[in-house]
Amino acid sequence: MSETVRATAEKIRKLEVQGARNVAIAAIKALQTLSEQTKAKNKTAFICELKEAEKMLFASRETEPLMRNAVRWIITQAQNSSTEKVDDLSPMVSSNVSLFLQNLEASRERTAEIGAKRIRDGMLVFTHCHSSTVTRLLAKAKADGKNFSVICTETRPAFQGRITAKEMVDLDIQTMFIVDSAARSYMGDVDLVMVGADAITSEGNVVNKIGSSSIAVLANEARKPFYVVSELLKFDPETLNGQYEGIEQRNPIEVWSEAPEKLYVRNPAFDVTPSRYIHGIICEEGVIAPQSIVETVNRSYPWVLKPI
Ligand code: RUB
Repeated sequence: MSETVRATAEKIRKLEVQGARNVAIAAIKALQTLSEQTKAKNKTAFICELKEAEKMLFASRETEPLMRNAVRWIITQAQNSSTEKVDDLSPMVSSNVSLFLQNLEASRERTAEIGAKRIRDGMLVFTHCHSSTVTRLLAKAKADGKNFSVICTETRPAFQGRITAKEMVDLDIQTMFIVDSAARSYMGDVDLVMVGADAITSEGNVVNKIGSSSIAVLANEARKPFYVVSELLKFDPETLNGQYEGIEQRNPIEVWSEAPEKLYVRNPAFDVTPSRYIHGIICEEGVIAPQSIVETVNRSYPWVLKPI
């Protein structure tokens, strides 16, 4: 097994690489390194190496369809190629990884451009956890000259909200930092909520950092729009076949490292926000209704819906 793949999977598992996008990028870059270093003698052996890497990467975090879609696309291109030579397949994997990364970057830029238009001068934008897609959008709004402020949660138990807060301060965006349980106390002052996504299901439900669904309910109660900012490739095609999106359960030690022995501590990483709480999904194709996710994915990435 490639050492790079093993090390990448470990970094993802430990949250040293966090956020769906960064996870997917790290995973496919590991495939790129694997293909550049492969000693496989024939196509069968090469595909076998890629498949083993896929298994290890998929096991690193359960709720990451962007990683799964990206890895599957790259491996399928190699499998379906007419060439049998590893000398041709290996650069092909490498260039497909680069192509995928370019497209992902273009999607995020387009998403940021579209979403930044929703932010007006004087607004207070609420966010949760750390989504590189949301922070890119906020950076774009700032670069467009919008004068707005941000409120962000610390995001227990791993405190990813601190990453968001630091990025906002570095961008010179006025930012307020609160504990997760203070969300309701401030929702009345907020103009809109923007969170990222780890997975989007065929019903338009969104899986994101634990606490997102409570924030959506609070936004609904306060009649504030709740937006999800996400690349379309976070859609999970398996949900169309009836599969539930798995919710990763993390080590309880992250919640309380010195908890009494008999205490039952649970640590789900994500929760599901039902589509009825989502005002819109801001993606590379525009601001779409969550219910139109399958049709939009089919238009832009028909291969995602094809059985593997
Ligand atoms: C991160 C999280 C983010 C999404 C989207 O959770 O829930 O909102 O992954 O991020 P964790 P991005 O820190 O457990 O990975 O927009 O960067 O893909």
